[in-house]
Amino acid sequence: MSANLYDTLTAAGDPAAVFLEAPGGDVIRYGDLDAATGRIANALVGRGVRPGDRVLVQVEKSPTALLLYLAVVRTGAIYLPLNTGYTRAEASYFVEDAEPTLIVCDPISRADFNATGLGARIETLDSQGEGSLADLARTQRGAFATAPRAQDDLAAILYTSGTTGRSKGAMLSHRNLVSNAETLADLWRFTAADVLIHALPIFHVHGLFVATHTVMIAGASMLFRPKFEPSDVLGLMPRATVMMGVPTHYTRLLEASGLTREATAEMRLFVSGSAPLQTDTHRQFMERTGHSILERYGMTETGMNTSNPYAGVRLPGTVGPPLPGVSVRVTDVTTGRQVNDGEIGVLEVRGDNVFRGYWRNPGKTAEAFRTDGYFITGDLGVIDPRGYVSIVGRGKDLIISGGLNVYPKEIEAAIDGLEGVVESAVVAAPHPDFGEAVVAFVVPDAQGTDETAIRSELAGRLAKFKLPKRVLLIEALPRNTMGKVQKAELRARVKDLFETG
Ligand code: MLC
Ligand code: AMP
Repeated sequence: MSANLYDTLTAAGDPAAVFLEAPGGDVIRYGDLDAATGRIANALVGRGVRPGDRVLVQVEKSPTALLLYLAVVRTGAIYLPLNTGYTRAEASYFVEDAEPTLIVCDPISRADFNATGLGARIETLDSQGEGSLADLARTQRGAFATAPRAQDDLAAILYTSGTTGRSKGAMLSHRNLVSNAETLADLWRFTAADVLIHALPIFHVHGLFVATHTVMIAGASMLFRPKFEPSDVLGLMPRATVMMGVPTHYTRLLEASGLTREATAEMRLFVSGSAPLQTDTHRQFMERTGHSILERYGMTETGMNTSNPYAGVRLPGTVGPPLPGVSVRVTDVTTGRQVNDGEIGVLEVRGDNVFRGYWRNPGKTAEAFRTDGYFITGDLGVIDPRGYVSIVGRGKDLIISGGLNVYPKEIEAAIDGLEGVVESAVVAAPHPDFGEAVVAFVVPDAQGTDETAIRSELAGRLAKFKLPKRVLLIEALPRNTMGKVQKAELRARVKDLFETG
């Protein structure tokens, strides 16, 4: 039997039930899905897409963009979404590395992708779901035989930034995605009566898989929004039952006066993840609404690993016990040996959710796994006697800003290449809105430079979310006797840079 993810995702939906409602009120019903995705799948195949090929997609969020994802899965090809904020230089790396057969991009970036000159075909799709791909799909038949796939065949590649070197493509199989979807829908008690507020981007695990798959597997519905807007989301709550968001979404909701018990009375579940949720945010949300936010923990490479319980105690500051079918252990940072319960170490995970390795990178794949199959997350954690996991830090040098990952090394390399710069060090500073903000310390040379010059130079090279919110000039970077930059000292200097309260 075929293990194509599409078949599992669409098995439960009542044909008459709403799958997705767009902002204007237009709906796509479960019964429309086969023909709508079938037309796009036929268009893709007509453009040369075959099972195992990569289809690289950098388009604004729209219902058609989501249908495109499902259509790619149906063809047996591998879906490769890119953050729409990536610059041309950033995007061209992914094209080179993934060698897609087809690129689907916004009409305005067609010329940029053409300039990469790597021979991939290009079709377009804009924020309204219009473009050459939509035009082509309209001419196609709706009937399409979903390509049979084996459990371990790849359904998607999602790139994660690397602590060293360039981004790595995490290879996710049909099994990975189905197993996580089934587990989460069950654990979080999704039913066909649920209505999810979907205001996350669909180029990451959270919005693309966690939110969309749990809805589909239960035959539930979603209110699909192009982006997160607190007043819009609040206005939807009387018609919704579940919301999934990053901590910034919750802190922004708390700033809205409309967040009350009454406004959230129809909601049964608020889920947070992708970055640490402050216990204070959890407490304030509880006070204002009576809802205890359910925090869970995951990664691009693994999908979701742990979750606070639906029915049991949701402990603020923890990410809950491992999901059913997922094993989590804690090992010593230096020896790799399992530590005793209650001791801090690196979190390692194993289960059907764990990815198949990094695309064309056997070296990095080997480094990321233990011989017994556990994946080394790079997150530091501890497991309490009840089995609840807490994330206490990161073994990897990583900043999470508004739920998006930024690797200091990448920003430092970009800054060090600028005129007037001797060297730089990039750290996270606590930020009331984004949780963590990117801050750069820069040592200028004799020629000199300043904050404005550095920020504007970087703007063309790096996606906006990676740009330092502040650039601070410094005479010399603090170093220890071994010559290593003392990032802890730099972090201490900026700990109050953005805090208002
Ligand atoms: C936008 N900006 C950011 C930013 N998002 N800067 C730092 N960090 C971010 N995350 C920039 C904008 O470009 C703008 O720059 C300025 O900050 C203010 O923008 P804004 O209007 O406040 O931003 P907005 O468009 O509202 O976006 C903020 C956000 C968004 C929090 C809604 O970033 C978001 O949707 N984040 C969720 C990301 C996500 O889905 N993560 C899941 C990854 S999966 P300027 O210069 O124009 O002023 C994963 C696994 C797991 O991690 O466990 O889930
Ligand atoms: P990504 O590589 O974008 O998938 O980001 C995954 C990283 O986000 C994890 O390795 C964690 O560091 C972090 N993360 C995800 N969920 C949580 C959470 N609930 N609490 C703390 N960190 C989290």
